[in-house]
Amino acid sequence: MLEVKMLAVLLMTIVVLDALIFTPTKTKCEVVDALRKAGAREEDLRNWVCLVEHESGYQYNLRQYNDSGIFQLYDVWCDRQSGYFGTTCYTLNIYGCSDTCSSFLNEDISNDAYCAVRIKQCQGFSAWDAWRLYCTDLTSPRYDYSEC
Ligand SMILES: [Ca+2]
Repeated sequence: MLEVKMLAVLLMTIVVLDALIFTPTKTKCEVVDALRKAGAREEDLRNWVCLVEHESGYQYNLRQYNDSGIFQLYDVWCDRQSGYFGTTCYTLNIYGCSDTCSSFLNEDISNDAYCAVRIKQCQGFSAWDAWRLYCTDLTSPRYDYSEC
């Protein structure tokens, strides 16, 4: 009986440790790939790499304050589905990205990237606090993505 209890405690410890240690992240190249497919401009990619590094550290399920996912998209951009799917800045600002907020937390970052690229087109990178704070100097090799 004691052995069963010890085994149960051991298993629970493993589960808790796994949750603490395993942070679900994407690689830099996975992010760059998603951004390219979403229509990001090549000359913007260094900015995107810096932004993602400082917003989420590449963690795609990160939820903090009112921001979700690898691009830390603010709640104002999601859960505002109206049945309308527009690509102009006017419709984007009114209707958001036609995504659910929870869809910014899953493993598939393609819709996140598409939303983020449209926000950037309409509001610029300054829509992200971390970009304003950390991405004025992009010369660091950390933001290099030439291997992607
Ligand atoms: Ca997603």
